[in-house]
Amino acid sequence: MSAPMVLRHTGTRPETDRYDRYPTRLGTPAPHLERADPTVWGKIESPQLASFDADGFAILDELLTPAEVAEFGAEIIRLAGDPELRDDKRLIVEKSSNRVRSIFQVHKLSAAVAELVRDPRVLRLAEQVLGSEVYVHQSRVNYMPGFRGTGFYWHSDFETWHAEDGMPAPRAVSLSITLTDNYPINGSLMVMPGSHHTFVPCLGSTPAEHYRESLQEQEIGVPTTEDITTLANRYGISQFTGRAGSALLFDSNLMHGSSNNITPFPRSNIFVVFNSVHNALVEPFAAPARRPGYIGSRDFTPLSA
Ligand code: 6CS
Ligand code: FE
Repeated sequence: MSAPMVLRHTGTRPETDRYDRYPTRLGTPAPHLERADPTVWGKIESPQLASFDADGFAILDELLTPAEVAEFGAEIIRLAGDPELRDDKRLIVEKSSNRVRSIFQVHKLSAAVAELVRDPRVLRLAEQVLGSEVYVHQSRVNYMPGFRGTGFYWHSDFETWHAEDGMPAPRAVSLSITLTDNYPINGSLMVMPGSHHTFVPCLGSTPAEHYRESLQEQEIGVPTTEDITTLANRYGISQFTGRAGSALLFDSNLMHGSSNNITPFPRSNIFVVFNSVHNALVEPFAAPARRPGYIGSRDFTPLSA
């Protein structure tokens, strides 16, 4: 049986005494919630974003030129091999190998990425959707190596950011810029178009400091197989494929995930999360403590071009 759809079952959380419009990490199953917030908070002017409101994502072909793809490709190889980063907490390795899986806070580690996050091509898109100035909530490079690259199980990013980082509302967008060609065969991202309208409360409480493990393989804050079935039947599943330099802009509550990559073709991307300055983090809604700033930034200074 799949969970029925109801309008609201929000309320005050006993742990924090706070009213919570998106309750998650619960002890007992709860129905799916209809999103109470808008998706587009500003005015869409870019034709590329025409279906963002309905789908919860937009594909941006050729966001980067081939020369830029080469430049950023070299930059992320440099970062992955940087001996100074080997013992840095911002570097996450694969669970079953010692290969680099992600590096966080890349916009602080790389001058080129710092420039990229405030590039008007990028910034204006985030600002149109979020209807305000924005800042970087999280940035990372995902490497997804060939052969033994492991995917990300189905999840909503907002579920984690709300529970663990104290992000009040789904007023954030992620930009995933691909630096390699994305084929259906090399673990490309799958999304459920329109699923950003439904919030799926997840089961289980958040253990202290579980986040490092979660960045290798997420086990807390993932929907049940029933939830995923209900959403997939309702919204369907699309896959984001495209040439290096293309990008996907997506709503923070879009249901998404990726398979393992056993092909020889790696799939690396630069991932930047923009949050509205009017949606600054508060205390976590369902976790014992805040995550470190390199995962969920508390520097809310707006970006300017
Ligand atoms: O932890 C985060 O912020 C992001 N990473 C994972 C594996 N899931 C939630 C979110 O996308
Ligand atoms: Fe995600």
